[in-house]
Amino acid sequence: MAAPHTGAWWRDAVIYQVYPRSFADADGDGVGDIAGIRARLGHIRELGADAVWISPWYVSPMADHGYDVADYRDIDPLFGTRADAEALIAEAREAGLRIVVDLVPNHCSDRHPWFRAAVAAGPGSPERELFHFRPGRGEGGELPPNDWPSNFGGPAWSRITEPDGRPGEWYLRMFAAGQPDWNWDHPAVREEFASVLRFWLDRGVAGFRIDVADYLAKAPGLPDRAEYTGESRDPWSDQDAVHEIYRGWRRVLDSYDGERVFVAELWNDDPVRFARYLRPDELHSAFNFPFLQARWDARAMREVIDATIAEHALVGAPTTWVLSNHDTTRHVTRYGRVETGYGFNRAELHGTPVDLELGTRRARAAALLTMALPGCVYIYQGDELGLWEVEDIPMELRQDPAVVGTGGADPGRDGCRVPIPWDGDRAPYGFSPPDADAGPWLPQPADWKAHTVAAQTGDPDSSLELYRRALAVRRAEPALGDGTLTWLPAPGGVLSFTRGQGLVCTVNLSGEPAELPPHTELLLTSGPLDHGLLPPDTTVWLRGAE
Ligand code: TEU
Repeated sequence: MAAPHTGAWWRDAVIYQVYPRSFADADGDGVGDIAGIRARLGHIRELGADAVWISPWYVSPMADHGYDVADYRDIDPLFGTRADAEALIAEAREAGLRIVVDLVPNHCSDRHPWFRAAVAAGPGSPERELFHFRPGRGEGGELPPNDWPSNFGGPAWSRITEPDGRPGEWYLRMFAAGQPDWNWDHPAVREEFASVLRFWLDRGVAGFRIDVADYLAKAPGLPDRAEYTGESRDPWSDQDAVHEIYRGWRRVLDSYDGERVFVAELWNDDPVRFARYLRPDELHSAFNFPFLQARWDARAMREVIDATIAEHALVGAPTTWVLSNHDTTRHVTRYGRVETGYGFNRAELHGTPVDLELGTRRARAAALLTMALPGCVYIYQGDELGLWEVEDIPMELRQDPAVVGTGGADPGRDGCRVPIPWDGDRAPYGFSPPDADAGPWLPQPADWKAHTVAAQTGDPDSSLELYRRALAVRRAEPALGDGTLTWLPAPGGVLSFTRGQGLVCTVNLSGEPAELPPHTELLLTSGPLDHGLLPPDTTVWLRGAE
């Protein structure tokens, strides 16, 4: 199938993820904010990104750090004001950066006025129909209405106290108790979100990252998982009805000038079902989590790359490559362990030995691999600094609801959300101003001095300079970005492919140094060569010989 939208920026953009809480704190309260992002936009521009995806900045009680939204049209005072957001969008545009905002349509916050009205209105009211309220099972309704589990541990239901003071109905919440799921069968919910899309499009955003994009529609009747026999894996996700929602959204987006993008967060390992979200009248792109989860192993990597390209080709959508985000263990740490795959097995792997030097070498090699593959690349703030997962945050300082919901069995995601080190030789490393009232909301490691943006700038061996050079080459080389890939013969454990007119990328995932393929020019390596050979865990970009 011919690729639709050939040449559209989102087919091969480099998109930098900002997690606002942890990026830069301008007002000194220990939490990042929009003024901080504005002050540090230069960093993202100099890195060479095309767009910035900003994790939720909306009004929120922060039960899940902003993924619990109480007002989709306004900014939380912790982060600033709507005027700050508008100023950021305008300044980014001037700097050549597009802003992609995070949309959380599966659930809101229990402080959202519509949810509060639903609780106040009582059972059977039209207000309750906007959510999934049900009586409990058991004699006194004391048991959850079905067997669905929350992503944060325990049942996916919370029981409310009715306005008359009695224990009452339960509401569905696939994540924290403070995140009630919307009822997407209700036309008012659909209208509201179309209006929210327009609200931000009118303010000049270039697109939306869609949180848990496969969860919106639920199996009719909310059947027990144990009884469920539908085509999708689970009754709470990947229902056929979700596609109609996205076709509607696409019409809204397409009614605006310019090329704008939807990127779906969906964890779905069935290639055909995954591709359905990316049909030409639905969403443009989705994160490639199977790649993020793959082991650092030549065969596993090649399989996932081939499968990715094949599944996206089914619908003509661009592939995307992502190594880390605000939910996953940072890849320096993952690749520094014996078990290099990622299957949300945080509890199992947390605290197991990590060889940071090895992880860093592989992370650098992986960065050059992702930037050479066809399609879009996502960079999570701090990837470019070679940051690792901070695993020794004391239990009492952890804030992720996944920790609380599982009684600490899940170590949670705080370790990848530690505030970014900008400069200086001790915490807060320029994250907050020197006269800040409060320390960073999560403690930063004592040994991040060499990892600040300032310390790495100008050091040719630093991760930051590697990222900057690689993105500059990627921008200058027409062969990189959108297009096709051709595998080259390579020894066992080595991956080698060409892009377009003779640009070669070779990754050595074996334990032995490897010969370089024939070439006329060495463009970039992720680490030094060894007597002309490519050492283990190293990637090279070459201009291939004819
Ligand atoms: O994540 C969705 C999701 O299913 C997982 O990544 C989730 O974080 C994990 O199962 C928890 O252990 C998205 C957001 O990226 C995440 O930050 C939010 O917490 C979640 O949705 C709820 O909005």
